[in-house]
Amino acid sequence: MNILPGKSIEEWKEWSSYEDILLHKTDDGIARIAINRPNLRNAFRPETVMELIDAFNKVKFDEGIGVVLFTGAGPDKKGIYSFCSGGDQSVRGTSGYKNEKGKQQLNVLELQKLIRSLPKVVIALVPGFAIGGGQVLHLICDLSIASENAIFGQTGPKVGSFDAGFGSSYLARIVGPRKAKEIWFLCRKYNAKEALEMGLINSITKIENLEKEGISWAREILKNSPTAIQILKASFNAENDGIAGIQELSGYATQLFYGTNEAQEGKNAFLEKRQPDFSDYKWTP
Ligand code: 1HA
Repeated sequence: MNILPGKSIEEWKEWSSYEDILLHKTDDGIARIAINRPNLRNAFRPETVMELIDAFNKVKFDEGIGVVLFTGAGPDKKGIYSFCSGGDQSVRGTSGYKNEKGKQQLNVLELQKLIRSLPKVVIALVPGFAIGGGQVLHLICDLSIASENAIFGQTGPKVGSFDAGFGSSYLARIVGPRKAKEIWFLCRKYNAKEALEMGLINSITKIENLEKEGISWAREILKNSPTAIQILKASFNAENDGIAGIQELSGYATQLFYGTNEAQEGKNAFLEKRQPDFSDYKWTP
């Protein structure tokens, strides 16, 4: 399905059907998740975020998928493309964003955590606007490729909002505290070249090549060791995420340890109601 300019590759298969998003995958380990509200610059409402959480969870538990391309579908009625323009201001209430039943939620924070801890590589493909909470979603992704026309920026202090979590603290780690303060205090917009210069994105490409470029990066990553990349991803986040980050990193250590004879001996001894014998295992330096 063509959701970005340029000829789409043929291998995309619809994985699940949603109202606000699109979820596709290839046979060789790539998923594509796209917010599909182009006439609102892909602003998200609670339902959009719930669907994104569902889609990212599908990706999480599919052992065949290694890389996710996260993007925004387009074009809108004027031919404009967007990654995401943040929370849908038309459903913003006094304590969150209202779903169709009127319940208010800020569930995008849960989505941010899910993307960061996803044991797969998430690549943002930014075909246009990445603004407000949309810029934060893009920031959370592991890698980011933007088209030449992409625009980044914060609007929070203009529209009476702020993301003082990953949106500010993590941004400061990426672009440095001075630039992060400029982005939030002045609410300016930055083009793709400026975003590349400040380290906000990895690469710029023509919009017609954006999806092709994302697939090419994904296939390069998929040639490498999944475990090495999963543990590296956790390690990049560990310090920023505090004990939760260390927990995630150490989860991989436990997972690997379970595969050893030493760990199996402990479990077997318990089940066989005997003392474990760890004498074969050394205190290696
Ligand atoms: O800060 C948070 C959070 C913090 C903590 C916890 C949770 C959080 C969750 C969310 C957020 C936020 O995202 S706050 C920031 C919300 N976003 C914005 O303030 C961006 C609003 N949009 C814009 O500044 C501009 O639309 C744009 C720079 C992205 C594009 O400008 P452009 O090309 O001039 O288009 P524009 O005419 O403004 O928009 C096209 C259509 O899309 C308009 O509707 P129409 O007049 O055609 O009916 C416009 O109203 C709609 N639209 C765009 N963005 C949004 C939107 N409608 C609702 N919400 C939007 N975010």
